[in-house]
Amino acid sequence: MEAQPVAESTEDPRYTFDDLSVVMGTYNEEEAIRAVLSDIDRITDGRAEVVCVDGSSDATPQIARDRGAHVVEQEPQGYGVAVREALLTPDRPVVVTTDCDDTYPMERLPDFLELINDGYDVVSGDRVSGGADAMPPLNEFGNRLFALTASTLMLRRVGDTTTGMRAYRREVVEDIEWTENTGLSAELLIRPLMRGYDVTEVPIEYDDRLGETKLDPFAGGAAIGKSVLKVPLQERWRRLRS
Ligand SMILES: Nc1nc2c(ncn2[C@@H]2O[C@H](COP(=O)(O)OP(=O)(O)OP(=O)(O)O)[C@@H](O)[C@H]2O)c(=O)[nH]1
Ligand SMILES: [Mg+2]
Repeated sequence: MEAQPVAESTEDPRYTFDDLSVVMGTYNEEEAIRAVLSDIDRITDGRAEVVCVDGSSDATPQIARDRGAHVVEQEPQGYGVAVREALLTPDRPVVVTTDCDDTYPMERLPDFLELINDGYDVVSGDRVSGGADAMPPLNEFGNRLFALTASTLMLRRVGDTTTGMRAYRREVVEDIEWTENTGLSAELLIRPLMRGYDVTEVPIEYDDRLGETKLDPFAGGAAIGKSVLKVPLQERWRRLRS
């Protein structure tokens, strides 16, 4: 008798690019957005959904729409306000964040998805252990200092707290209340780690930016520093109370 095909289990599915949303804040990124969206399209065969939360006054949102992205318009209010909205907009089960500046390696999307399929809740792209050759020295110093501070307060070593490229299971994004703006990237790593989610870091390449930076290195650095101190202490306090 011929073997019957085994029905695919509906539990523990292996996610594919059809289950993936790639999301980003976009703020006057007309120099970079074509390259970023083309890379996502090429790597995922046009199957990943793309969400741009946009505050631009240039052609960025038009280019994004023409290329099939879902564009949410929002007054520019900072990185974290845009990225939080971008994370919460899609309903696909896996969400990857990136910057819209062509710095992050979209060709690693398959590896990030594979690690989510292996059971991780959060997969974080670590630019610092990956070499960080394209990172300006001041940014590299700040990023190493943030990671060292967070590692000390969490009692768990992390390499890069401020990366813009991570994959999340949708439940993680929905189950936690996010409070930070410029420091959102650090918060998105620290809170899941301290709440016992399975988090892993993978070294990634980091490229030169296309277009102008949107972050003031000093004001932005101070805001991130504050989040890196505040968020782990809040999480410790939360644990003590529960
Ligand atoms: N919608 C929106 N997007 C923003 C805002 N601020 C920053 N972004 C976007 O968030 C992403 C991160 O900003 P970047 O300027 O790349 O900040 P950064 O990565 O710390 O700085 P670089 O190292 O220069 O790339 C980019 O895609 C920006 O366009 C904002 O106020 N509104
Ligand atoms: Mg950037």
